[in-house]
Amino acid sequence: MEAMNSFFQMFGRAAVPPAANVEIYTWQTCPYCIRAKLLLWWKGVNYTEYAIDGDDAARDAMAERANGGRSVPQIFINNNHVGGCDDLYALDGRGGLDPLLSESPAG
Ligand SMILES: N[C@@H](CCC(=O)N[C@@H](CS)C(=O)NCC(=O)O)C(=O)O
Repeated sequence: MEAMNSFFQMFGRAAVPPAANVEIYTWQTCPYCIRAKLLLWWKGVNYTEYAIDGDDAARDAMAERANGGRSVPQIFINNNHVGGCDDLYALDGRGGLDPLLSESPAG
């Protein structure tokens, strides 16, 4: 188990499962969405996915939540807008993702 944790740590996966509520709006065949979900999966996140392919009303609702962002994916952690795939990886790259994922949702 200790060796496994060291391995996980080396590749950026926390030993403790993330507590945060993570939501992601996607199109099923969008490469950025797949890449973002891959990172969330690796982090052990049990995310909620809204597949909004072809649903313009859902896309409008997403954009309203996402400060106008209309591309997919759009990612939210504990109801806070993180951004798209590149934003998620950049956040992780500067060490900011794991702390957010470790926070329980408010309330
Ligand atoms: N930089 C963005 C790129 C996302 C992106 O280009 N998504 C495409 C689908 S794979 C998209 O939404 N295209 C339609 C549009 O931008 O209106 C990210 O990292 O999330």
